[in-house]
Amino acid sequence: MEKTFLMVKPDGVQRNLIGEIMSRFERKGFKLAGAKLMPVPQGLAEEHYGEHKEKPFFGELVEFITSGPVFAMVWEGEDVIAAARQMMGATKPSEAAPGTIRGDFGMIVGKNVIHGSDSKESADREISLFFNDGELVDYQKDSLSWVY
Ligand code: FUP
Repeated sequence: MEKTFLMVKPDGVQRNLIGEIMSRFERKGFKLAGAKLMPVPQGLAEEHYGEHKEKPFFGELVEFITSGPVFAMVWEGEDVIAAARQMMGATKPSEAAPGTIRGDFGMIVGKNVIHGSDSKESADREISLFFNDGELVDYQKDSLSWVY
């Protein structure tokens, strides 16, 4: 099953949006494989945003993501990478559709609440940057006879 890396950014943690965001992925039917609240060390931030190294906003990006804890998650499901990008909405909150996470909660582009992998390659790379194998849990969702 496909996996993606999602991260509630420091602004989302400060604004108490972790539960709201997790709830959207749970309700959609995706399966949580790992999650943790963590600070992002400078080196990890620079590696994670490596593709933006030459961009004028790189310094601010790294400064922001290291400014407070993030909530890192791995979610699993069919086409979860693309579906999560849809659910996140456009990078610029002003362009993100209502009903998407950034459309509903994002205020400015530099602080846009959530990160999500944009391809299979980035998902693999980002999952292994943020999680050890032992932190990802493989389990079955059974149909429970006692839930009615
Ligand atoms: P996304 O994949 O939607 O998070 O967007 P990008 O990978 O293009 O950008 C990564 C982060 O860089 C964004 F979340 C916000 C930041 N950014 C800026 O601060 N300014 C810009 O002009 C573009 C992106």
